[in-house]
Amino acid sequence: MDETLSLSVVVPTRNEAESVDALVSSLEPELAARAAEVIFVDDSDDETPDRVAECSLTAALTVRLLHRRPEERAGGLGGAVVEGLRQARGSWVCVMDADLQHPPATVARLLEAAEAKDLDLVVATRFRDGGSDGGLGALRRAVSRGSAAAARLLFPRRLRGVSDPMSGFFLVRRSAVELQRLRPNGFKILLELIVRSSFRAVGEVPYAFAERHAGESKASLREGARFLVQLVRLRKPEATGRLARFAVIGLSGLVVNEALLALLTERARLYYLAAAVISTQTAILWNFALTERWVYARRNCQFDLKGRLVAFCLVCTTAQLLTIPILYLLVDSVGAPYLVANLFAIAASTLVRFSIAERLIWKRPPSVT
Ligand SMILES: Nc1nc2c(ncn2[C@@H]2O[C@H](COP(=O)(O)OP(=O)(O)OP(=O)(O)O)[C@@H](O)[C@H]2O)c(=O)[nH]1
Ligand SMILES: [Mg+2]
Repeated sequence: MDETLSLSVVVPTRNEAESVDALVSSLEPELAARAAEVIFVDDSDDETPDRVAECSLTAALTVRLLHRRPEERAGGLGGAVVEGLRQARGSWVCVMDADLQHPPATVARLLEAAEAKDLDLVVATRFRDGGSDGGLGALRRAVSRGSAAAARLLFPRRLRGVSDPMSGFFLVRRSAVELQRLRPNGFKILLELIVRSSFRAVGEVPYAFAERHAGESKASLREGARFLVQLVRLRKPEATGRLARFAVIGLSGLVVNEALLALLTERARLYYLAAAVISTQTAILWNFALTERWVYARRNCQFDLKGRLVAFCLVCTTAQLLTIPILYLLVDSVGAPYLVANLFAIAASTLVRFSIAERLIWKRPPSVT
């Protein structure tokens, strides 16, 4: 391993052929005075690897390409970053996007801050004075702020002093990362790093998030779902399987609800609002029975069956009400399409119902010591 390098810049790429050249050219003057390398960890199906290979021949910097074949792309973006960290030869590793939303000039500032204050991690933040998230639309901004708030709620101690835990732009001391502890899953690799490492000192440097240089966004609803699973996995690893079963039961309840509503309205000729009340209540009972049998079958609970049933009905009804203001906020204030907003609202209400199920309804009796 070449320990003389001071910095490795790790750039995860997926179909960014039009940005590679521009990124390397902008990094060159910034890193000229440093012994630095740029590592592209690439999961592309376009000509990105060809562009990187061309750059490696002409650039003034050392440019390396780690191309992952389709069957090697575990963990998506996060998996790519971990692979980059594993292969990096610099004592510092800066992770940044390829699309120039992360200004190359900020890389040197991150490094200066890390060296001056002897930090293990420096996060480039959009949310401190001098920073901005101007490149984001209203919906993305709301999702970004909402997920940062959720993460802060779950990890208040670890995220103290980190205003932008969703940032994809940061610099880390390579020796402070415990690679074998990481379980990357999608976009939010910084949160994974912070929660699973023991960084001594963490700092932040503000920057202005720019517009995408070229190509298409890879952010998606799937990434949103991955983030929710990641939160549970980080906070309560043993609950991930239960959450998955809980969510599947919720979906099956939706089917029961719709089918019964159609049946009662069309066949039994019931007024549709009366039919809706009956089908909603039946779906809640269905969900309860399945949750009892499939999620908490072997659990010794503090409350008896009747208590659990009453609490579950109450929580479900309240959670259903909760989706309305979330829906309103996302559609009216943020301008999200109502069908997308509804999915977010349902996901949020499922998480709330699950955490109440875990902590209260199917709570274990207090242990006697
Ligand atoms: N290796 C790898 N890189 C990825 C993957 N998904 C996204 N990336 C890269 O990660 C970086 C961030 O992805 P973006 O699509 O820019 O995500 P974003 O910045 O949140 O979204 P936009 O604001 O729309 O650009 C980019 O350099 C992508 O090419 C992946 O599955 N594997
Ligand atoms: Mg981007």
